[in-house]
Amino acid sequence: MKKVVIIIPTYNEKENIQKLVPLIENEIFPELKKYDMYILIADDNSPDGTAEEIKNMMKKWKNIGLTTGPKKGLGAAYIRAMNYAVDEMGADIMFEMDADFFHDPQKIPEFLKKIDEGYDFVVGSRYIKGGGIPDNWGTHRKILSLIGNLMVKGILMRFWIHDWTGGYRAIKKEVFLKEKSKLSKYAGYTFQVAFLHKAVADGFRITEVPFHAKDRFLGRSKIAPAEYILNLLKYVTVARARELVHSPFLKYAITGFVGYIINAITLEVLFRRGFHPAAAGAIGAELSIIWNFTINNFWAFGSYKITHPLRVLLKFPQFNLVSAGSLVIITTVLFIGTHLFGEETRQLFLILAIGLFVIPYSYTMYNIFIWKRWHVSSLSKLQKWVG
Ligand SMILES: Nc1nc2c(ncn2[C@@H]2O[C@H](COP(=O)(O)OP(=O)(O)OP(=O)(O)O)[C@@H](O)[C@H]2O)c(=O)[nH]1
Ligand SMILES: [Mg+2]
Repeated sequence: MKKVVIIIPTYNEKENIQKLVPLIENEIFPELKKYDMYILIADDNSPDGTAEEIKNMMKKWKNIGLTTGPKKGLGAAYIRAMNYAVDEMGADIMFEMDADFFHDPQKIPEFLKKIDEGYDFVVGSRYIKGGGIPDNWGTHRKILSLIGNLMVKGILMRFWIHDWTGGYRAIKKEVFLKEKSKLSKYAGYTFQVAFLHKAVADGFRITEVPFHAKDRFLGRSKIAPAEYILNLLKYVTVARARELVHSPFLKYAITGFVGYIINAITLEVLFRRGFHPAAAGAIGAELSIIWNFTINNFWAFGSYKITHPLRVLLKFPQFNLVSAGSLVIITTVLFIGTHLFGEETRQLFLILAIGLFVIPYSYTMYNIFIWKRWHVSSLSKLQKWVG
């Protein structure tokens, strides 16, 4: 039987855990017969006596664990607790859950159903159908929460996960073991976004479960919003910049830029020899196609390189077909543009055609059809994102 450990970080949450732990033990766990259910409290030496309260409860319920340590932040508490859960308790699956009833414990079985379906990381989400933020939150808090999430989604360019900043999750131990060495520097709340982001980047199977968050009615909040937002912004911008530098996109863009110069020079030379701008642009585009295929194959998409001569023979016409799309775009834009605004605008319209239409179109096509870097699963994610 798989062992599940519900990790609850606490700092001065005595009043809350007095209610939360019995509720989970009496009302939730008895329903979950397929799993071996445990609770682990990660307390940071709370002065209010949270740990003593837990020690009392441990006499009544044998499936409760406690790890204590100095207060270094939420992320540090989670890392310590997850290590403890895996090493000392033999956890297969771990939950993250706040002590203050922000996370409705009735949802635990729904998370486990998703784990049963084969997901590695289940994210509790306030921003999907069936979920919600606390009804009594003022406009200020609502906006802060929305902006925080939008910022993460927008900068990381990952829109199919709707709640990045929450802390209600079910995670297989394999995900934690793979990511933990990269997480030790996130001692505070940023840990949550960093953990999810690294799991996404490593291709773990991720899904969401909706939940309606409830505002705390006991105890005090520990989060410092301004510091949190700033740390978050720092994390997402640095992470995204790293991703861009390491992704094929930059190399693709450089290759394409040189291709553009080849295209532009050909356009200019042939135009001055009496060619129609559309025809001159088309010939230039054809030359840059050959350049693009060769350089992208060995450089930008080097890890998906097509080397077998037969496959090159098969792929090159395919690449031409894809590029015919670019050719049609460039020709059409140049034709319409120069027709409306005069032949002297030809270079401007070449740039517009490439920047606005050719780049998104061709990068997508290369990734899906030519070098097959994006698979069906990421396609369905893309669809979710578009939808
Ligand atoms: N062990 C430990 N737990 C912490 C620490 N900081 C926060 N927590 C716990 O993490 C959970 C979330 O913290 P909250 O203060 O509720 O943060 P929040 O939910 O963003 O803020 P509120 O909406 O005001 O409740 C609670 O269970 C806290 O007790 C910490 O430094 N160490
Ligand atoms: Mg809270």
